[in-house]
Amino acid sequence: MIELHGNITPNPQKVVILLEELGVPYRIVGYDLLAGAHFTPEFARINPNFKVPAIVDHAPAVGGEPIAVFESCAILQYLADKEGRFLPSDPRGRSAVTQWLFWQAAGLGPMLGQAGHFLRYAPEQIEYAIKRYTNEGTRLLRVMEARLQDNEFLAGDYSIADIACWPWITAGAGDLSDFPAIARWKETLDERPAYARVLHGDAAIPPEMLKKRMRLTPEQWSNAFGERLLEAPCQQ
Ligand SMILES: N[C@@H](CCC(=O)N[C@@H](CS)C(=O)NCC(=O)O)C(=O)O
Repeated sequence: MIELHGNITPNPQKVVILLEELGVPYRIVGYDLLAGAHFTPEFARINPNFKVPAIVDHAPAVGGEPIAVFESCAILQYLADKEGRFLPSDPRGRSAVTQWLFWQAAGLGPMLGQAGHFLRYAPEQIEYAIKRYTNEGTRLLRVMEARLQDNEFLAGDYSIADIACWPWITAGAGDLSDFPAIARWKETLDERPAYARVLHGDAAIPPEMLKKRMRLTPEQWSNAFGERLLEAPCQQ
């Protein structure tokens, strides 16, 4: 049994999709992130970075104590290795997948995430920040578009690199009319049964979280971006 901490935001969705693809038993432990429900000593032992997702594998392949893993792409890699699927073992194929996986973790996710932050959550509209992150997000989408013009998937066969990108394309990229190859790729993935839970089920992002402007209470802002978030690691 895998315990997945986190549910309805893009990074946990990657793990939901892979677990659905693998068909391994799992259960979701959800948190109200804006209420700071994940700032607990128990969660710190699973993820010292206090973010979702994190998993606990209660039946590791190597036996022994449960293994806790944090960082969404590290979780994808751990589970793909454990089950021997969606991540090739030959060095050429494996490197192709990990290049696009790290590209997502270090580029696409953070840049679209920051663009979303300055557009949706920042109390003032700071033109320079919005431009900086939307430009970089657009550049990364152009990289992905060029790749998918000549390739059905990002790195050879369908892999954890495609799974890692899907939630950010779906929730963070906006209108795809300038990116027809990405739109075609997304349609192909949407049709896979493993995506039903994140598209229409209890792991779908609620529409209110995708509003153009989000207004948070001072307490929610502190939990998400302010003092409470900064203090969490000091309480370990
Ligand atoms: N690099 C991390 C990012 C995780 C992340 O930022 N998660 C967000 C939700 S998608 C979160 O936990 N936000 C709540 C918080 O920052 O307290 C990963 O890929 O796992």
